[in-house]
Amino acid sequence: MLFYDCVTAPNPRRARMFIAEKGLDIETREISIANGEQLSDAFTAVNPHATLPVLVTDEGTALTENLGIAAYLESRFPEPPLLGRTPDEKGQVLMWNSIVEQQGGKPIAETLRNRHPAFADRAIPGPIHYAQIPELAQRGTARVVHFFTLLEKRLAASPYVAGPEFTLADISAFVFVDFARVIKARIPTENSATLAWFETVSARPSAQL
Ligand SMILES: N[C@@H](CCC(=O)N[C@@H](CS)C(=O)NCC(=O)O)C(=O)O
Repeated sequence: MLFYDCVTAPNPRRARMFIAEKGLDIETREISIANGEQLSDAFTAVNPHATLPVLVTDEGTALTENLGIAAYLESRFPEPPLLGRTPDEKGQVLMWNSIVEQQGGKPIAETLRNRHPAFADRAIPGPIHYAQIPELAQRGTARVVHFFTLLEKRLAASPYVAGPEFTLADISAFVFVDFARVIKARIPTENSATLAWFETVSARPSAQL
């Protein structure tokens, strides 16, 4: 296998944490988004979507989405399970992962990419250059506030995002919450369940990567 990573970006970090939680040591190539290497001919030959992360499997398939990478690795290396054990758990993990992506990851990215000058003409990742829409940054900021409320409600009722065990949904939520610092959004000080969960996840070796 070959893993294409970018140390500064949140989505590759999610895959990196997943790999570490599985205890795997996969050959890794660093692609610098800051230097535009994701748009190079060499990289788009691997991933025409020009995004990170990518896992090239032993079968030679380039998996270009976190969910695809997680499903592949879970199937090949079932222990420890990060996508749930029972049918009900599996459903909950993917449900919560999707909620976290849509309600957390998306608005954080929308805010950053439609506001920061570094993303002028790069408002959406990929090979096509899209202009920024400042109103989307405004809306994104409001949606991130809602995300923190949603997460607090869930974590007040459940030790981890998808239930009693640490799963992919925690990896996604942890990485996005941590990355929210780039838009100056922090866990509100009164959100005690989220703060406690964040501290617990931060202590995992995979969170140091
Ligand atoms: N849906 C993809 C998201 C991949 C993605 O958006 N990656 C960002 C980095 S966080 C990227 O490649 N950005 C390239 C760019 O900004 O041009 C996944 O699940 O991994």
